[in-house]
Amino acid sequence: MNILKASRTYSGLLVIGDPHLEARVPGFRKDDYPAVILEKLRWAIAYAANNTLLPLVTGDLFNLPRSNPNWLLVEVMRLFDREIFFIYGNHDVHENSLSNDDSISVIAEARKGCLLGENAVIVEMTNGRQVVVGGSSWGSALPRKMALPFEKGPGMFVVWLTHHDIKVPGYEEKGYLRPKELPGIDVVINGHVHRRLDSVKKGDTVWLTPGNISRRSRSDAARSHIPAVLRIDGVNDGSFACSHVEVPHQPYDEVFHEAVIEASEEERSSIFVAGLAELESRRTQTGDGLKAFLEKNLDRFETDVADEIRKLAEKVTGNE
Ligand SMILES: [Mn+2]
Repeated sequence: MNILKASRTYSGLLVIGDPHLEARVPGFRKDDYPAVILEKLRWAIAYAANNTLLPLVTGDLFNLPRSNPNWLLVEVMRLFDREIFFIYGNHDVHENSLSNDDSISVIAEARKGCLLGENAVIVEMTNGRQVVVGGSSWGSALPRKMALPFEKGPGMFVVWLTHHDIKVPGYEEKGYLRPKELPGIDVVINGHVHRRLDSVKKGDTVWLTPGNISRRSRSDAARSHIPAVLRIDGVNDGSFACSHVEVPHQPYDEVFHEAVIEASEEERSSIFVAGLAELESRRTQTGDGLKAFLEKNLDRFETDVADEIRKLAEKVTGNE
């Protein structure tokens, strides 16, 4: 592991949760998502600069690992014109680990931002404290013991970024990694979970789930989720202050198409045609409208026919 030194002193850290940059409009969003999400990332990085905070990204910088147009990569390189550290998430990699064909490798190789994992960084704080930031990307093990190749000095505060299925209250269904004390690590900050959840303290390790800056799904979790970044300040003798800073965003109803109201069984034969008309009018770019439409209507076909239709839909929407 390379131990780097931050280029300047900072007064704290700014954690930017899973941006999921994408050139397409995802799911049932009806706004210009590609521009909106870039603007949120730009806002977050500018906020960090204005408040002398070191920006960190919790993974899933991109929504698709490889199919990103060059203009999107150029925009990211322009945004990453200052010191920024990140890990990669499951969406950033085509396989379970990073390869040269993944977009995030292009960013890291261009020295626009720095990938944590193989690197950790020592940050001198304006109050004289030292903060060490390391990270474990998607699929990489969390350190059980202090993984940095030096002794943790007195007053040194250690932050670890992760992108894992961590079982915290509110994420029991998919979480399997139970939070525990990680000796030497003061705070674990996990991306991957898109909603903000309460912190969990195990021994001397605090586990944080800040949630992401974008709202991608039309689920209830997205309806109540307030896009925000997490600010960590005032690190002192193992204690710290953390606060969520709202990222400017539009109201939920202006961002998402309204959900289709469920029809009764008698109305279902006519809804097929009505559904087609709606599908035609919305044309969600990632095919979520088509998927939702098919799921409502495929039960009228034999299983093998329905499976074939599903496969065909995945092929034409590029989600195979
Ligand atoms: Mn994510």
